[in-house]
Amino acid sequence: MKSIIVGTAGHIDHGKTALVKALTGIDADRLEEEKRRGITIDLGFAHLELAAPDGELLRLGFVDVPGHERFVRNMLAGIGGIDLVLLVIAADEGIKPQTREHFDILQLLGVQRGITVLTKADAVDAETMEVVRLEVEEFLRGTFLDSTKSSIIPVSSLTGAGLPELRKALMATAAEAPPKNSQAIARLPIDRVFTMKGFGTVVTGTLVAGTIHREDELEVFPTGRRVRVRGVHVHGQPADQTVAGQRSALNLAGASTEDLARGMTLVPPMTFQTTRRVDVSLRLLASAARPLKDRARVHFHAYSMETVAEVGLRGKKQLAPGEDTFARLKLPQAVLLLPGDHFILRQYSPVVTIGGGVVLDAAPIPRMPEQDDFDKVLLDGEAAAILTIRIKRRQQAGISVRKLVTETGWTSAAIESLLGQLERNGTVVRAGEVFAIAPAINALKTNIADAIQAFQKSNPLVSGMNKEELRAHVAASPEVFAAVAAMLVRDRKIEYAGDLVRLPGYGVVMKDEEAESKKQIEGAFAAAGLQVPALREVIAGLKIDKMRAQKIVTLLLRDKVLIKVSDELVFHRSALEELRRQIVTYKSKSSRIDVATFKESTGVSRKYAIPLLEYLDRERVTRRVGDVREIL
Ligand SMILES: Nc1nc2c(ncn2[C@@H]2O[C@H](COP(=O)(O)OP(=O)(O)O)[C@@H](O)[C@H]2O)c(=O)[nH]1
Ligand SMILES: [Mg+2]
Repeated sequence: MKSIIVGTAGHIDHGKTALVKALTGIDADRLEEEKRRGITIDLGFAHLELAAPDGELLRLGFVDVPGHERFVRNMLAGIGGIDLVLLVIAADEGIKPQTREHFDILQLLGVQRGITVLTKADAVDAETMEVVRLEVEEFLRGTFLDSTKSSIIPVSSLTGAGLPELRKALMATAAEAPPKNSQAIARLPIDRVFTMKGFGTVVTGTLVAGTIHREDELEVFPTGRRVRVRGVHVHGQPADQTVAGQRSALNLAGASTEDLARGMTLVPPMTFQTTRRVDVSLRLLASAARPLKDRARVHFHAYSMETVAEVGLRGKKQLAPGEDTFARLKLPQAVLLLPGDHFILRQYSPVVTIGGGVVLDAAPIPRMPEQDDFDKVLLDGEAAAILTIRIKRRQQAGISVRKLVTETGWTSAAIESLLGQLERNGTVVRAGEVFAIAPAINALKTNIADAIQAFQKSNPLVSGMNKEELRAHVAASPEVFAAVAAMLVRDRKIEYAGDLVRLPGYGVVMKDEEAESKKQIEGAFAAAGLQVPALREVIAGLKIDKMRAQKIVTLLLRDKVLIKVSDELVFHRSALEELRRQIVTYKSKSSRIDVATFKESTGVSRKYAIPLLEYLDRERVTRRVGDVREIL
């Protein structure tokens, strides 16, 4: 059975409550004070079951709102969950201030359907009724209640005239209204809390999404308290479950009336997060008396919740009446809001409705670049596009399905099916439990490979880069890093060696033995000075095989620790530096030196003297002139 919520709207004393009673037989003015004073103060509720023309049964839940300007906040607590509205205008009074204010609110909330009811038809003559109808048609022109697409019906709740027409129109409109999604994640904004003899704590509200069963465990937002559903009542009847679009009463275990209040929300446990920052698209009413200034404080209403908010206008000092903007709202207390939630803003003082809009993101990232482009997609984009940019903004950190559920309010099934598409078309990549945008993963792959390459180049004798160091270097979450590294291992771009990561087959694989050999080689040459041993001899004395020893020598030569003077002769850098100093000192005695003197002063044999002098020539320390060297 389809369930639709019908709200009333309109100025005080225009006959809203009387109309609901005429339609349902239920007096929605339930409070003693309301009955005594004859005015609606708080929300009232009624229900009706009707058969649609095609025989389908429709269950209508009515939310009757107060029309008094002092009780607009109560009106707001009930109007957020409605599917269609009865805009009530008394034929003997016509359009009055709360007709306008309520209608502004309906438009800001994005209500799509309704019927305009000209009440008290019995109190005016036909001519007056015609004048009022013209006035109302003019007022509604171009709106969702434009008379070309929605009915304007004169009714007398007193005589019953017009009620059959109204019922018919109500049926047709309700049949057209799309049902709320009972497969979505359950959300019940609480609008009443009371105790009932024999039951204990009871809350009521319009179930705006999902299904709640008896015995379900729920979490109270924003307090986080856990409660159990002991009983469910729908339209006054006990039930096993309630589905989206129904006025629902829940008998709760685990909370007393002090723990609960209007404005709190019941949701499945561990699903959502509260927020104090929301990114929104907002509109200032054309009828607003003055521009909305950046940083202005306003009253904020969404579903049954109300708080104050500071408006941070995007890139503007002020917003003119009739204009739209993106904005970030700062809230003094943590609340539960989800993308797509509509809200109303009222001026701080005096309290009048000035605007409203829709929540785009309740998990905003401070100072995110391209925030405008992001918000545009959130405002108008398709689900896949929205998911893509929500993943994209997490860059290389990625985001899990669970977090995406929290951010969007969509079910994990819906998100996973979209992710499947995005994975298949190459937009996103799964990295373990998280999803990241393909270019972010590719960039990360490149960054990891580059980082290892650079590391191994500057640390040729270390066998790899520490995994954690590498992860910190590329700024990836542990999960994404592990997944991407695994991809690179699969592609043979990197390999693991314990806690180290390295390029496969690149550079020297330094084991302890090799590090030891490297020290030995370097040490042997450093100690030898100019009386260097033959390289062959040094290598022969090592524990490691010739091939690996040759590699170590190559690395020492590349790093200029050892210097090749001739094909057979290798010296330690320090020995050659010492030789240069000697030659420079000798220059104070003579500007020339011959081979014999060189041999004598350095103590090397002729076999070494010639290659060393030729090396010094090459280094432009000396220059050969005939049989002698000129010291430069
Ligand atoms: N003559 C006449 N009086 C009506 C009609 N509907 C409501 N009233 C009276 O108008 C007053 C206000 O009605 P009520 O339903 O409380 O208005 P609300 O403030 O919009 O809920 C009450 O005294 C009603 O009896 C109607 O169709 N004809
Ligand atoms: Mg009333």
